Amino acid sequence: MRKLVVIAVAIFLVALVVACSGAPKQSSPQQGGTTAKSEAKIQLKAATMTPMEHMYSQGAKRFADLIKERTNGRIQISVYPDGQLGKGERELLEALQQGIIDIYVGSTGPIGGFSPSMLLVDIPFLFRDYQHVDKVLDGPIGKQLLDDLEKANLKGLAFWENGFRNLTNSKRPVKTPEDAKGLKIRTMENPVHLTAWKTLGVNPVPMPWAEVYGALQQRVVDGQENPVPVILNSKLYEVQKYLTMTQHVYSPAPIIMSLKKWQTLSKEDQDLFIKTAQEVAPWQRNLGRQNEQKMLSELEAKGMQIERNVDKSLWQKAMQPAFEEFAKQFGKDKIESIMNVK
Ligand code: EAX
Repeated sequence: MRKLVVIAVAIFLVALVVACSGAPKQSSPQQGGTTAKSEAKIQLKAATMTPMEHMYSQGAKRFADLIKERTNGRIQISVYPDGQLGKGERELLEALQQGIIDIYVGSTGPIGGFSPSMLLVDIPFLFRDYQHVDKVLDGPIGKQLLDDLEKANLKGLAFWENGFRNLTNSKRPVKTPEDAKGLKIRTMENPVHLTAWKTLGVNPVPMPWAEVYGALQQRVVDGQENPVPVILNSKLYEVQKYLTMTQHVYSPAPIIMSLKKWQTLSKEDQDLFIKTAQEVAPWQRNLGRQNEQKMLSELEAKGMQIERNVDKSLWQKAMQPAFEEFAKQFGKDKIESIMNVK
């Protein structure tokens, strides 16, 4: 009997020694155990107004893939194309300000209503060509335009591209501004565009993007203006017969984040977002630039009649009076600071 007691005491003492030796416990989160601090997953929503195959959504997808890869899946961005989260870009930007959506890729069209300095880039014939565009938007002027967005609770990450805008209509072939007189043309909700088209003698009808296809189909408006990739990917060839390569405005497409959401990211993640957005920019811009001729052939095959030989100086002259108004509004020096970038 005595022997049994001795053995029981010995076992108890050994167990006591082991328990106090700090041998690893099975920790559980609520006890804040010894496991490394778990890195919480971040889920973000990115929204565009164009189909998945369009360069806004393609750029957003590439950005999302790179961020997921570079954070080992910790940050996941879902892309919602085609206006799934809002009927137009103005509505998406409002949702971005409120933190309802996290990332926007779209034109600068309505941005002037949130950050007035952005109206500058929508001035007709401001940009000479793509090289000029890249020099301005990837330089100090572009950076200032993105920084200005913070006053509107928006965080501009980089300038991506919509492209040079062209006129389409369902009524008649258009080569000169004279041919366009009297047409009802849908424009973006942007005062610079409205002024420019009014000056030309066109009846501009501002409208959110989601309503445009239906308005063209029911002949509520005769035409609209957008870059070739939008015309093709949004199937405007189904409701527009004539395309005139006016290239009257270069339309940037910044990738923008909700400032609220941006401020929840670590400095390291913020730097990664900026670096990745800037890295995607040339790739995304080239989706339109390198495929425009191919897309034009596709539009012709779909039945569009394309006027390629447009005398742009006639269109620029016809919009000149608007230019004077913009110079008063923005300051001639501001406009010249962009036009003079070599
Ligand atoms: O999806 O509203 C417009 O015309 C803009 O170019 C928009 O980005 C097209």
